Amino acid sequence: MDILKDLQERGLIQQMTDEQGLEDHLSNQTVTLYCGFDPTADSLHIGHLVPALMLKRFQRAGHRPIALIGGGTGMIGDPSGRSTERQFNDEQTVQYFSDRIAEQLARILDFESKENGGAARNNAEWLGNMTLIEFLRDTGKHFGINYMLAKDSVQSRLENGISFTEFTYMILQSYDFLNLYEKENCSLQIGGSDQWGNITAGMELIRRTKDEGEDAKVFGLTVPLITKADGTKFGKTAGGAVWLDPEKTTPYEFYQFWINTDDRDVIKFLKYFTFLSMDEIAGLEKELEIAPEKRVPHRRLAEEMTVLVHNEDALAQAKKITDALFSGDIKALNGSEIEQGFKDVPTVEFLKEEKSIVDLLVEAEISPSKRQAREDIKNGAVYINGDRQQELAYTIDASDRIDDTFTIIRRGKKKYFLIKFV
Ligand code: 545
Repeated sequence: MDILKDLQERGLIQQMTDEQGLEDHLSNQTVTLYCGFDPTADSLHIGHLVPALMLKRFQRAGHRPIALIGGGTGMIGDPSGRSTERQFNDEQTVQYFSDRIAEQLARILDFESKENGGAARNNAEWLGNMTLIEFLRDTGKHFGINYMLAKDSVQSRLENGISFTEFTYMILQSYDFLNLYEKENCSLQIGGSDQWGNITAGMELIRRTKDEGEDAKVFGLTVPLITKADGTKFGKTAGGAVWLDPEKTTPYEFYQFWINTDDRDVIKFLKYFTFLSMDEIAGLEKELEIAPEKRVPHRRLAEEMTVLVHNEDALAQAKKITDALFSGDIKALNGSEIEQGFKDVPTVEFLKEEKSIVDLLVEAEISPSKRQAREDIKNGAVYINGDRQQELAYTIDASDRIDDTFTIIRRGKKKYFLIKFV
């Protein structure tokens, strides 16, 4: 399979250096490539998926990916794509973030198999022990100030200001490329389009320092920024970023995010994020044209992504929650599914004691007064775990507790409340 052709068809290539050269280079041999991730948070989010999956695409095509964790560069901070100086994280935090990110990348990529299993590296390994004198003599000397000033990452910061520390960042990333080129025979660096300046700076350093000079076989490739048809920022929901960590974004929320993709974006996202063939995606595009209300491509996208980032069980659970919420069959869910499905609804904690329905509605602030509570019940507007309850004297007890912990109250058509018994 021709990897570059596949990437091009999917719209996954923003920029690349020497297209013909790279094409030849990739067709002759197993190529080692890398992408770096600075530990600036405790989790990747879906915006980071495109470059991470890009490594996987190369791996599937027989090449060897290296996921580089920026344990060193994460102590400095990349100015690329940022309008203001970064706040430092302390070493412990960076270490903790590094471990989390490395775990996530290890689940997406295969670091196990011998052939082209790929590897995880951490640049703290070589940047952490370098002396200042060594850095300035061996590496800094090859960077002209004019060259550095011309980079977008610096240009865009001249007005707001940039510290010497962040100004120097591109040299560190360049050193990484050189180091991986020497030690791992790594000849291709990929990243988002914000990384173009850093990637080309690394190629430049390799050409200036190695005997091969201009003949050095090194390449760079960037993936596009993801845009949405409605012009809003990709990957954000009302609740913030969509994280890969299931503790931060539950698999159900993750699944729902993809299900809710705009019709105008869904085919593009199938190309960007999934490994479905272009033929299969074309088939899904047909289905979207014929019966858009069925949302077949959306469902397929959500399924593929949930299994890719989480697993089959998480997908089954997400679907079960979706179905139960749609049909109102709350009792089909267990405690953990209730927690996922009702994460964003108002939640009130009560002790595990019997309570009259009227008292509960008032104390949980579901109804504003006892009088209103009685009205609501009589009118048939109150549902307990999906069942309408019109008995004013009804008592909520252990039999209403799912997994002995949760009771779902619905008032009216779709106002849900979660009662947690502790
Ligand atoms: C460090 C050392 C290297 C090569 C690269 C780096 C990192 C690079 C950078 N990349 C971004 C990043 O975001 C935080 C991720 C973890 C929370 O800053 N200088 O580290 C993003 N990158 C993926 C894509 C990106 C980029 O990890 O390249 O464009 C986002 O899509 O912003 O030797």
